[in-house]
Amino acid sequence: AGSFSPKEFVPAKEDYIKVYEAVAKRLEENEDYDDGSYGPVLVRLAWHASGTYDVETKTGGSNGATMRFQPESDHGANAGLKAARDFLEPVKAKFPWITYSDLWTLAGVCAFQQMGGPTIPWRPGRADSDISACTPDGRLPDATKEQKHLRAIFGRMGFNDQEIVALSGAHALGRCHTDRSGFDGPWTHSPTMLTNDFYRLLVDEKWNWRKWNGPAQYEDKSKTLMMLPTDMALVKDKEFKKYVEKYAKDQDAFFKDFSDVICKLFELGVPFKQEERWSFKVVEKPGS
Ligand code: CCH
Repeated sequence: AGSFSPKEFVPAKEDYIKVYEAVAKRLEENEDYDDGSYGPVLVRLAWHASGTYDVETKTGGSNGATMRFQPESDHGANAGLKAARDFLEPVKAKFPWITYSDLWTLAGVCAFQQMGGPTIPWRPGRADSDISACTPDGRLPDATKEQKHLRAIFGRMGFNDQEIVALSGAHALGRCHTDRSGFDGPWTHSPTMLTNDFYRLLVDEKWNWRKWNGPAQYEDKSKTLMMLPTDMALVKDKEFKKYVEKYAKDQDAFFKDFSDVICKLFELGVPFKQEERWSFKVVEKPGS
């Protein structure tokens, strides 16, 4: 007698739509977190899961979801991301067939879209790895550095100058936390809405070093907003600045390039079987 393998559930697009909707619902139900949304920290989880990719060795990237394990969960850059992983646990419990690596990236897409961003095409196909696939520390960018470091880190993932600048627009969202990175404050006045304000503020505001005991960071005149040294490198460097100015003037151009580059980021190193990408509809808040 042969052995029987249990019939495996093969999810279809409508199943992934249910996952997207469950994440959107949890975002709506938990608006007492931070600046009013788990969206930014979900984005950061998807980005840190993906941004470990190395084109040369084809290691890292969103495939694997190795941040579930130590040592990767304890890498300094990942401080605070437990909040995002824990936020998604009830969704994983409800849809146990989805891999963590698909869930984290789909939740990133959902967060961007629910915070007013462009549609980001997404497809399933990531598999979870075991602890042996954890990436070494040091693959994610160090905020105390400048353009040379940005080109080295993002070049290792396979991104060019334009893509580096487009990716950085995600800093329109969320904030720095002293108990996570040591830095402090939000980049924009609307940290739960994706806009091109990160670029507009970089170009229009006067930025000075903040005088404080924390790590070196910039502040605006009102002392309510911040920039990291890596953010300021985008206007100090002539090649980067071209794109900052373009996106500051043209939110549509930013949204188009942002959608493309986030799609690419979330797919780095994933051995997809499915060619087709899906677009998910924004879940409107009841009454809006
Ligand atoms: Fe970032 N980011 N990021 N970042 N980031 C931080 C927070 C967010 C760098 C450093 C930091 C991207 C690129 C870079 C988000 C998305 C992206 C923090 C504060 C630091 C430090 C963490 C804390 O204290 O909680 C550096 C350096 C780079 C180099 O380019 C890219 C690319 C993306 C996404 C595409 C988001 C969102 C946050 C806010 C998280 C939150 O919890 O509010």
